[in-house]
Amino acid sequence: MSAWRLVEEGSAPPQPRTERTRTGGRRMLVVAAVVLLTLVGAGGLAAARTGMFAERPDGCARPDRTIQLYAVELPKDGTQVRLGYGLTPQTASYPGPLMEMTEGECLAITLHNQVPEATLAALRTSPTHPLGVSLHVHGVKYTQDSDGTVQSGSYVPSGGSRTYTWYAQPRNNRTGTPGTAGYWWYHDHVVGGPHGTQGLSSGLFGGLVVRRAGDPKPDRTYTVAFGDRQSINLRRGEATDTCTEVNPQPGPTCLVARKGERVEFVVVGIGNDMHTFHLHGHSWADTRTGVVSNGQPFADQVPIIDNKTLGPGDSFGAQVTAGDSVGPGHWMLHCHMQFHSDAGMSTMLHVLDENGNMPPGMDHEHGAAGAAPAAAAADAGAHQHD
Ligand SMILES: [Cu+2]
Repeated sequence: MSAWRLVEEGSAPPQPRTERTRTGGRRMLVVAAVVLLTLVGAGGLAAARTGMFAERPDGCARPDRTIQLYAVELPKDGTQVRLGYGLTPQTASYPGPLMEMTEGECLAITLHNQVPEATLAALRTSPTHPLGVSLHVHGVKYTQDSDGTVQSGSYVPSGGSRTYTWYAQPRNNRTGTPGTAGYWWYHDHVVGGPHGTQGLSSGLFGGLVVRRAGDPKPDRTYTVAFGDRQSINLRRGEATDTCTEVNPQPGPTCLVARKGERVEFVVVGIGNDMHTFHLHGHSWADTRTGVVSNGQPFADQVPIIDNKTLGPGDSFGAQVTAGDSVGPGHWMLHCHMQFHSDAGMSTMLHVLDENGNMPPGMDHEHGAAGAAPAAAAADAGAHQHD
């Protein structure tokens, strides 16, 4: 048993009655454990380990919703191992699927680790480090059982499953609890070492939005992770933008919208470097929702920005109306640390017209479809939009 015990200076010694109750509670636990073992055998304890009876944060009586999430190995990027989370094994990607919650909601996510053990073994930095994948989240509430760390034992060996419980605690003006609404992210915390550094750099991360009733609903949301080696979503240069001119498919490497659509970005900093997130032709309110609330006067206290600093682990949201006043076009989105953008940390928000077409004459300038990859990225950097 742990020797941890915080004794406040000058506090009264424990009351005998409390001790008796505590001992009674322990005895009950022992009895319950014996009964459990007798009735269902060791399988019951295995179920407990996988989170079937996972503890839940205060205020989260039972899950309102359940999600199945898969961690899989994806095709290598050169020699670099790639892993991804997906709502199905076939749709796994990096970043992983966007998670959306509403304040007050309790979400149970069952993570199935389908990453081969040999892959995890090759990524680990110490032969004694356990092999597994986990789910660790920022911003919302969870207990130790859902922390997704080695030290709490809340990770998933290859072939296994485990349920993590997230609670989007609502604000409470009486107690001063600020609530959890905002832009967050989730990631592995176990692959490679105790901080999941190799899991993160392999692709195990994704965005989380927690909304309040009345928050503006976007037409599209893109997760944009700025990371090491001048990467956007772990890609550089032309690899950041695989949009095709005909029927572009929105995704991690194709940021596309129609004019007038409300586009939301979940911006996340991963890795070791500082970055700045800059979007051409568009600006947003530096508030919790990324907009100035409807009906709220445009106050000077609300900063309107088009560039924001991002440190490792930081996340924020930006909402813009695509092409508002500026029209369709290939609007650059890049890190404004110059040597980062010069090295390929730059992509495009392709804004089509209301009918979903790019007006003639706008296509050749930026090599949007990645036809002239490295050159396009370097060339695009020279274009002046402002
Ligand atoms: Cu940067």
